[in-house]
Amino acid sequence: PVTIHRGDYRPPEWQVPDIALDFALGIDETKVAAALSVVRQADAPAPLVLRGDGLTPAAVRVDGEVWNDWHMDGGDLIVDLGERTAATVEIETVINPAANTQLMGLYASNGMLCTQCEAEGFRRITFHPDRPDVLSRYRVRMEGDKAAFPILLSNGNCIERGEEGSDHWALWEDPWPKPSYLFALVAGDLVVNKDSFTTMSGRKVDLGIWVREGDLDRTGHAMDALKNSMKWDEAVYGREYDLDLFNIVAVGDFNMGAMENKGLNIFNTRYILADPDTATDLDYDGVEGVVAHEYFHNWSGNRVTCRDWFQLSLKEGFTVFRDQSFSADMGSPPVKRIEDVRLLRAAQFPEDAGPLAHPIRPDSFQEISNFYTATIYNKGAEIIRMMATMVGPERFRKGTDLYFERHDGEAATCEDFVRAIEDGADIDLAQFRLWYGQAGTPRITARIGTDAATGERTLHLAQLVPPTPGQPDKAPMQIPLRIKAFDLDGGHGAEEERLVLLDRAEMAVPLGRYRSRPMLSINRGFSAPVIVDFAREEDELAWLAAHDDDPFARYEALQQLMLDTLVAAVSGKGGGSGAVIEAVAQTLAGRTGDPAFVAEAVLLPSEAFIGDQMVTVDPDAIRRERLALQGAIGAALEAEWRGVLSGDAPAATDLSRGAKGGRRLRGVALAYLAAAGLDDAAALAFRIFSDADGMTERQAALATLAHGDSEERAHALDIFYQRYRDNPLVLDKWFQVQAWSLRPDTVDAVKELARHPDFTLANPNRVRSLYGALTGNQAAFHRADGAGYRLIADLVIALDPKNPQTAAKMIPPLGRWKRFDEGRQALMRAELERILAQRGLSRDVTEQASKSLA
Ligand code: B3K
Ligand code: ZN
Repeated sequence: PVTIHRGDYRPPEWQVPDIALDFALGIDETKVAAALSVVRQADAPAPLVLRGDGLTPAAVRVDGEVWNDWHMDGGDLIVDLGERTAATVEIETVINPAANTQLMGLYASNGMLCTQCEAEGFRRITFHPDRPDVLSRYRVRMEGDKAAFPILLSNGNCIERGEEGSDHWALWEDPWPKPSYLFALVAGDLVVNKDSFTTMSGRKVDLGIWVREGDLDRTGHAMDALKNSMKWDEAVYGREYDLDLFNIVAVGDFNMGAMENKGLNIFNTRYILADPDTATDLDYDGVEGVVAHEYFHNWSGNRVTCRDWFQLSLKEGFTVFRDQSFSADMGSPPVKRIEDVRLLRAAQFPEDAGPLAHPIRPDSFQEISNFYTATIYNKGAEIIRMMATMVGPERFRKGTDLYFERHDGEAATCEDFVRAIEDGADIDLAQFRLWYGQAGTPRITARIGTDAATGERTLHLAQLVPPTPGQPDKAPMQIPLRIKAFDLDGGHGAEEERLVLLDRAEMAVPLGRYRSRPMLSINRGFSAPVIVDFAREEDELAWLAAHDDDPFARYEALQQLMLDTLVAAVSGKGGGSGAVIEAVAQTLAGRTGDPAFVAEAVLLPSEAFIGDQMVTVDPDAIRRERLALQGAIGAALEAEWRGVLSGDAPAATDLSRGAKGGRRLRGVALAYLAAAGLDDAAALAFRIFSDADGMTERQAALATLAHGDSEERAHALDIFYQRYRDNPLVLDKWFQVQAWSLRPDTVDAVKELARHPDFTLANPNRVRSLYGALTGNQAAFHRADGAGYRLIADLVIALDPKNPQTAAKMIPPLGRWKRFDEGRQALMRAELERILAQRGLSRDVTEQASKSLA
């Protein structure tokens, strides 16, 4: 495989200011006629390199003449244009959307045609430079059978349409120059939820959400989210929408969440369809967040795009930060922050600590699809957030205004963004830039020192950025830490929070004079994406969990207390669960304020996160001790949990913050009661399952039952299956709860479920709901005999020929072998080697598997 290096970037030798595409649509044969107007940028003659993947060129013409001065280089078409500085190049290609199982380029899903071009899918439709710094105005004509494709959509505005016998056609024009990865086309039998939005300058924009017949009444939440996003981006970033039309299409077969194509977003149905009977509150939040994310890309991604794919975090990190801020404003800011940090720790920290670690601006890659990672997206968002924290909201806005103004219509770099923030917000980010280039999660050690004579306290901080592949030595970074020291003796008075910029390997921060050791709250709000090692006694953590005025810090303190207890228990130094139980009880007592926050705070850390604290992960001991602590909390606070569950659940149609929080806490209460092994737990869960008037309660009860081994379990799974067997998104949940199960036989169950008639490798959501859930189930995936590893490797091998992108996503869990005992290490490595020994392996899987072995 060829490695591409960031340092090798050269500007394009040819630009393509205009492109006309003509599609003759068919499910198993679509003809594409492309006309590219090309303009030479290089001083000297240079061949026109048009990338292609699986295409054969037909009828190549230059300025209207049949042209023979071309040759193929691998899949690419090289056209020799001699001394020309400009030309019109016409090429025809024929593609088979029905055979496109990769779901990249133009493909068929449930009888409809749709596209996915980011990052390099456009070259599977027609020959093109297919790099993001080549921007064109698109004119797209498509023609097809009226009955098969009653709806014809592309980017921009529809300027003409007509009929010809059983066919009809439409002509779309997008006035905004865009890179090829933002091209989109949809043709199919769709119905629409129409609405409109009036922008801040008074323009009316027509909005449409297109879905299959029967799904229309599940699009209301997505439409609300879209309108709220449009309004929010005007209010918070001053960004207005720039076309008269904004369409969204939902597709059942999709490799990721959604795609921000200009004026025609294409979505995984999972992030559009929601109603109380089929979607949980978390699903609702997912719809809101992804609709917002794709909409926000219109500015952070489309109007200002990326120069090359090494700059991916320019649009993704910034856009994730924007969608996180939006969701926080729509709901509960502390709960949203907790969820985002939990995701970062679950997905990004392990990536940063393993063989696939890469900076948010990578230096090289083999297959760009492998770099749509938690690092690029979520760590990228944290880096934007740190800049916003350091300068405050008003100056940050000045910086982003300058960024949009300077680079509108351009393909920009991460460096352009940083410079715009420096200039607009008036801050020196010279050292901060290291965050773009250095991988690895910084580790900070904190210690409070005391001058016995004066009572003066000092916070001693030290940072270490760990080595990562290709980066053995790191320089100290600039790390903004929000801290606050509480004085319990009253001598010092209330302290103000302050922002410490840790920018050296070691630093001493004077705290002031305290009679007794102050309670220190550090990295409040998770102001920096770092690991803080700070030894604190149980009573300190308990005090902070109860009294810190930053809700995130309260959450952190309780989590730390739980982690300390669990890690001690796993390593056989258990001191008992009393302190945790008391702190949970305290937190629970305040549940009427913000039940969603309380629900988050009293959840035990995940098995994986407990493992991350250990030198060698012991999945079985972690499972055992975590269940034991959960059971102990369940039993000790039985009355409280029952209290949470007494009374009626909020109506499923009530999506207010209070109602959602109430349901979340009820789910947690049920899980604690079940973990306590109470006699009536299964019956209680079954009753909640049966009485539920919506999916949040129903799924929570089903998931709880799925861990156990009661009659009610089988019964509930059967009822659920019969009721929802025709709804793919809900059926995904049925597979998922079984793969999440804490039962010892889960690997065997997953193996069995893979043979279920409703299981298919053709649908990425279904693959993730079964196998993705398994890799997230630590003790199951890491079963000591290697059965979990074998199952995942078998999946990768079977899926790679069909859908390499989705197959490659399953490999990173196997790459974490260094963290496990020798037996598991050998088994994991053997599976990676078995994958690599396959012939004809994709570039995607080859890169991930070989890097994972290193
Ligand atoms: N930009 C797309 C991701 C495309 C991934 C291609 N492998 C979705 C998003 O981040 O909004
Ligand atoms: Zn994105």
